[in-house]
Amino acid sequence: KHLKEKSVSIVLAPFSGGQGKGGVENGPDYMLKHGLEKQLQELGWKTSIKEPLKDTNYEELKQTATEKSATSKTKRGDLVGEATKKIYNTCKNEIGDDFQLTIGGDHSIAMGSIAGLLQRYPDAGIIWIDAHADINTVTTTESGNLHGCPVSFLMGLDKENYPPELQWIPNQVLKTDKICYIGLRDVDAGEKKILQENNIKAFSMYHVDRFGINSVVEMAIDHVSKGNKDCPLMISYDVDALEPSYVKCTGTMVKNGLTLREGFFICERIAETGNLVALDVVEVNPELGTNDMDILDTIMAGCAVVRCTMGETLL
Ligand code: EXY
Ligand code: MN
Ligand code: MN
Ligand code: MN
Repeated sequence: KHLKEKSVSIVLAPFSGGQGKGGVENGPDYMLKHGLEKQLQELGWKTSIKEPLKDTNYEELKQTATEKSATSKTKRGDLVGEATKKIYNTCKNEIGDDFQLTIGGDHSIAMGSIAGLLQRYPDAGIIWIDAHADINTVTTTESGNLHGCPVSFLMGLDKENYPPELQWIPNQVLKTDKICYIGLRDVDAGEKKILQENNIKAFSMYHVDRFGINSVVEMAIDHVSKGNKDCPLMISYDVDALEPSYVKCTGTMVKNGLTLREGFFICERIAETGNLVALDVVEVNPELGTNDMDILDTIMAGCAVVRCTMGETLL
């Protein structure tokens, strides 16, 4: 409905500065080596690759940044600010009418991909698939890791405390009623308060058990679409939403997650609306695997999420 042709811009976001572990910057490389681009072409997509972070070695910078910004409440705000701004500019200016597929990287990169998408589709609804709510503010965060904060930054919460490098985010670019979570099971006390006070729609694993995944996805689509049956939709997909036995190579595993089928069904059902315009796949960290099989499982799950979102059907 929204795309003029079946053409996708694959935005590579090999960035790990939103959290402490190394390796998540290799997610895009592994997924491409696994054949992601070809898989999309087989589904009929014309592909092109965009590399907003190409000219900077963030891994090198991360070493020195850790010491430099050790006293501020959030870690590596300078790096996260610089990287996400580049991703933002690419997503805002270089995607045109393509589907926007962003491959992370840790989840802080969604500050760039979502802010960029919302410049092209201001009314888009965001469906956030995650074990975590990623809505800590500079004030509430206990870890200081900015991959636990992208949603609050997109909403403009606690803006007076933003690190200066993140001031570029357009104020309140994401409205609190245009996002819905699925899969939550590790939400900090401060985050629960933010969700409640702002009336933000969230389906935890309890709700998945209570209503079943089909109803949950239906309610999520309804909530973010606000009665517009043509509402553009984006999925921001953190692979840690999935049950860890299928996805071991991710930085913040939480047990009792979505089954693979539930995780794929979410994508298939939202794709069926014909309204999808963008997807993030984040937190694939191949370096956390202790054997090749675990790494392959995680990469395969990430690639399958992309395919299910972009038109692969069982029959
Ligand atoms: N809530 C915790 C924190 O803020 O540090 C854990 C966040 C994990 C975030 C991962 C990306 O989803
Ligand atoms: Mn997560
Ligand atoms: Mn926690
Ligand atoms: Mn996340």
